[in-house]
Amino acid sequence: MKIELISAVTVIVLLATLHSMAQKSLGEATKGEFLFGVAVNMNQVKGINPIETELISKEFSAIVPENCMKPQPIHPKKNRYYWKDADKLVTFGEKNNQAITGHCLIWHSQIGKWFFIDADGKDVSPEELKERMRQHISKVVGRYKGRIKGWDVVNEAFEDDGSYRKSKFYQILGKDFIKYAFQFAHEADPNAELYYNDYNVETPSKCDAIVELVKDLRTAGCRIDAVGSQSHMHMNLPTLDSTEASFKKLRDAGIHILITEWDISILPSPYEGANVSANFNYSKEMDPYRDGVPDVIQQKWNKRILDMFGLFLKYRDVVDRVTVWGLTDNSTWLNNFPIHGRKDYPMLFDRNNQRKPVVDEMIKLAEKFK
Ligand code: 9MR
Repeated sequence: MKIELISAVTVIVLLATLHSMAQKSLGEATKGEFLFGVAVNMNQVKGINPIETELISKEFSAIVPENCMKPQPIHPKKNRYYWKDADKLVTFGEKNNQAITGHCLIWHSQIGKWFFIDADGKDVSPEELKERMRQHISKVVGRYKGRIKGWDVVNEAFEDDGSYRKSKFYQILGKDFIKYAFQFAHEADPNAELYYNDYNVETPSKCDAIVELVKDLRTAGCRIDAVGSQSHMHMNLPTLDSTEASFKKLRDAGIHILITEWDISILPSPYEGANVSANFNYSKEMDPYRDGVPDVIQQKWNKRILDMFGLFLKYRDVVDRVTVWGLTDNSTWLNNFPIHGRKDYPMLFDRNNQRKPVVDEMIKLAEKFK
């Protein structure tokens, strides 16, 4: 009896392995259209969960670190850098032959307070902040010169109404901090692509501001290869139309697009977009799918994924990469944001590391464009 059970399990595992070997990966299916990437955490890079590590290696043609290259983790103190994790991640991507994005050089969030203050705790002068930015960028970009395809140079510099976010960078240096960041990154690795990255790019006022920024940067002689549209989405917003309108606007201005942090939360949203400073209290009504997602809701989510993916494919002449912000429903940041402790289902792989059926539909759709 025991032996029969073991053989049955062996056959099932074997069949599942053969099935997954026969499946095309997302990276293969989108080859020639755009790169298909994933944000990875250090457990995945280190192989702590080997199944996840294997999926990342096989399914995707690009990776981006979810956290380890951000200013705080990589440059925790003025004269201290922490390279271990980022080094491992870059080696991992190279081993898998994946395009690696550096994320991110200048961001108001996840950055040490030391960056902006002097020994007396006062704001540093504009010259000093510029010098600190130069050092940070040239050290980080320089270390991986020739190994990183492109950098998210500045992240989230605008509010949704298109005004500049009043970050410390902006308060001390004004809007020129963006230009300096692009200049320093280009000096450190002249062959690396350079991107501006933000959320809610579908909001017309924000999109307009980003287009103006790119024009200004180009007029100032800066290299900028693409705008990253994070694309943290909900079930209803952004609409397909507003997303397409933002793509059109960018394309008309001669700007390439990266979908940099794609996920579609299936849960009710207390707000729209991904303002990282927002947080809300837990309630059961806001966490309705603890025991699983009803079929009708799942179908709605599937349709939304396919509609958006179809749009990315339609704009494949200017969309150079689509990256999902996490691998499985287990590890997504959305389980804890903007409400802590919910159970979300925003990713392409489920809590058992299985590809969701919609991925096959995505692959079929991508193949139609070949
Ligand atoms: O997914 C990241 C999460 O693990 C971090 O705790 C969080 C800290 O702010 O950052 C998340 O990633 C963000 C990305 O770097 C920039 N755009 C918004 C993403 C989600 O907050």
